[in-house]
Amino acid sequence: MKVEIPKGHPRAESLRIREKLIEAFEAGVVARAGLIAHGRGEAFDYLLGEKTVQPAFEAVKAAAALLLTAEKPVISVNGNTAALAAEYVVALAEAVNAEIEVNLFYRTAQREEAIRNVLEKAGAKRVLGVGEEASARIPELGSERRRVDPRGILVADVVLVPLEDGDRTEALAKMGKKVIAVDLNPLSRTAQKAAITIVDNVVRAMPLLARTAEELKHEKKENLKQILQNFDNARNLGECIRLIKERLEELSGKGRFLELPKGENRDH
Ligand code: PTJ
Repeated sequence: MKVEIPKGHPRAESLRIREKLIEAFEAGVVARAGLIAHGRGEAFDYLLGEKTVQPAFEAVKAAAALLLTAEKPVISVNGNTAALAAEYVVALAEAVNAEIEVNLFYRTAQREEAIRNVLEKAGAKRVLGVGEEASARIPELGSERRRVDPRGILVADVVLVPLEDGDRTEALAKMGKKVIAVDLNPLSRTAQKAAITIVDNVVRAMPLLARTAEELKHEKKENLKQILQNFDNARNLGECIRLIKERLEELSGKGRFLELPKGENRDH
């Protein structure tokens, strides 16, 4: 059932994103748990003010520098990322010369193929990790995410994992890979374990990352390395948490949330 979202609706953008995910769920791209994960992300996005915050801009710059200086960068794609940012995955892969690999927590052959189709429709020339191609295993990982492509994640030195589960971030880091995560929750295990965490919505972070990589593409290697040296993930995460705290303090101080006009609903 397609829902009409009124043009002037105060939360139209958020509702459009939800509809996109529901449609992708019905098309077999997004996992059922992907809808729950999105709700969790929405809550943190709300706390961050639903915009890219300054620390996220810095993390994006560092992520672009790391991808551009990598030997074998890979972008790992799950259902939610394919539904929300397929075209930017492709643009980023082109800008940094990365492989694109499907890697799912809830792995089924149908979902792998559906996600590959979405990526190919968005312009991807090669999509790894589908079916028998995911013949290698990440040690120490119980979930289906352990299955990886020997041409992709297995041999990658840098892996971008938008919307990840903490276990795999840890396992990839233990294998000596540098993990870049996009996660709205700065407290998640993924956020804490990644080398670079972009605390932002994939809907905003992926286009920004693709654009930033395009801009930095011709930058000298030593300048890119300098960007990386100046970046501190723990400090960046701390700043994100502080921004949430300050925002809550500001809002509670003004008492704005206690004074919604009659009949106005905060969520819809
Ligand atoms: O497609 P699959 O089978 O690989 O399954 C994907 C999900 C997302 C279901 C799976 O990876 C999962 O269960 O993830 P988690 O452990 O629920 O973690 C999802 C994290 O992503 C949470 O910390 C959310 O806050 C965050 N998140 C959700 N939506 C977004 C987001 N971060 C950035 N942008 C979003 N749109």
